[in-house]
Amino acid sequence: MARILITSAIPYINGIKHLGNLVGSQLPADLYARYCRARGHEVLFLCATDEHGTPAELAAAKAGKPVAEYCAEMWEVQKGLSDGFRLSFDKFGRSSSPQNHALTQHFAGRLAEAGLIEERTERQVYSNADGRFLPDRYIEGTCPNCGYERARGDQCENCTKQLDPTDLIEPRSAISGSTDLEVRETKHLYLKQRSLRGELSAWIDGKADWPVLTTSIARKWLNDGDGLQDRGITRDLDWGIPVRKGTEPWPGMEGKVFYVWFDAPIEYIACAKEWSDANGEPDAAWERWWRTDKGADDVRYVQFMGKDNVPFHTLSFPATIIGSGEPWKLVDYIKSFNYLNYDGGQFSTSQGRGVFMDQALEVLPADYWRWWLLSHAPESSDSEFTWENFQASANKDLADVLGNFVSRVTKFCRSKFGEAVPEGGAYDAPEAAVIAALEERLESYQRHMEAIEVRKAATELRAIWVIGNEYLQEAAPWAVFKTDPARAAAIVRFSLNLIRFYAAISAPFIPDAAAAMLEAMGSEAGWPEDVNAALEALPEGHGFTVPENLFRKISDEERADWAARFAGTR
Ligand code: B3M
Ligand code: ZN
Repeated sequence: MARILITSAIPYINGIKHLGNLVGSQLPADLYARYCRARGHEVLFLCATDEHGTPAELAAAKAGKPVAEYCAEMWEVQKGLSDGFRLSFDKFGRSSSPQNHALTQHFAGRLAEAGLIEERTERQVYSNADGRFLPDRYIEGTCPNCGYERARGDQCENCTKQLDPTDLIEPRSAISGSTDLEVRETKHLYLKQRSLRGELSAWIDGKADWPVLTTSIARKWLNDGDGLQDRGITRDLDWGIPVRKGTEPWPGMEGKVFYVWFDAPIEYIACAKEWSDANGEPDAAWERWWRTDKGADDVRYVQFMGKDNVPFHTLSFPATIIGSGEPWKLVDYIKSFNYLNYDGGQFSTSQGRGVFMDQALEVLPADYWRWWLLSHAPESSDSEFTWENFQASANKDLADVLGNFVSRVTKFCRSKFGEAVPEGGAYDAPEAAVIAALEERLESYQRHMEAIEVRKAATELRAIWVIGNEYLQEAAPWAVFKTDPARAAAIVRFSLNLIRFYAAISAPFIPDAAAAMLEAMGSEAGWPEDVNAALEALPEGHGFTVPENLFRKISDEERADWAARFAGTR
């Protein structure tokens, strides 16, 4: 039994996330957390809302609300949706929490003491039309690296390069669109990441087992000439964590706040404290996950994120941790994802194109989405959501294969033997063959889950469901019953046990259906460490019920309706 700390990239507070966001971090993180718990590991699974910076300010302004109020409301909304998708966070925190304020200021103080923070007079874009500085997303323009025309002041979405607003070519205000901009001087703090280059590089060199997607992005920005630049970690904004040196004021920095990308990853730590504080536990409870001098040295820490977030997690956040000189836990494994596209284009929050988390749950229960998204996770390349594919996958994998198996077995048993596991007969060669096949497949399923190879794990799980279907088809208890009812009883008993077995191993992907299957079997199910034993767990005479139809089919008409509804007019 191990201790596993899992974090998902924390979603910006500004609005409801689309399915591309979901599959890029929170959902696979949940899959892994559920799997690790099922295997008996001690898991702490954390996520939060990312509430600072220009995205929050801009969205609140658009909604006509004070930022704090807007954030509190949107946290509720996002929390509700993550519950709806059954994301099993131990804590869904907020980067605006007092815990994160204190911890962020603490890190800044430590970095300053270590000589890693420099005060610089910086040239910043000031908008005459808007009467304010334009940090980060308040400004848009052409990326100097790749030529993408809608790059933001903090990062180019297209090539992932981290930018400063003054880097942009033909910049314009994101508030007013004005190009009446000038560069003015203002004082800011810079984190001297450059001087940590050697340490960061050596650290990444030790991560040969990381996905190529992760290390290639890290290496790219580490080695690319100007790759690892010192980063400005403060901003001229109202909303955010006030700049302080630990608990002391920071002379010259009055009225400024930390840059959102400085405090957001620190929320991974602060969230653990939010969790233990909420449970009325002492600091030792969270520190044993985060401080290597307080027990976290045997924790395995795994992060999940989309590829655009990788530079911040492989360079900036480790620079904060290493630079602090304190024994904080560094990440052990970063699982990153490519993008999910939507029906021939991109998901677009601004154009309302694609399916958003709230809409998805209005249309179908979470398991349908979880299954499709995870079994099509954009791991080795970008992947694409199409309604045809979604319909086919739900109807085949969920309804025809798994759902149908459960329904045939339980209904047949009820009609011939009643609602209890039938007695008589014995498992024979066909059952032994299924057990052997399951043992092999289960081992490979486990290997993929441990390696966080999400698609491969889904493929294996589907193959395991198919084994049951094919077995039932061949064993044909409905035919056998006429001549040898005892043998038919053994087949049905085995099949009912298979339902319980499926529930246990499918729960990380489709937790609601798994729970319904277990409830119908009147059983709890631990992980089937021993397949043989697991398939004898439901004894003769054990009562069960026929579950409601687990999965319904999606009709062509619904498919067409939804395709039209989500084409882009949210
Ligand atoms: N909020 C970006 C995003 O939602 C950002 C992640 C922060 S992780 C510390 O993709
Ligand atoms: Zn670019």
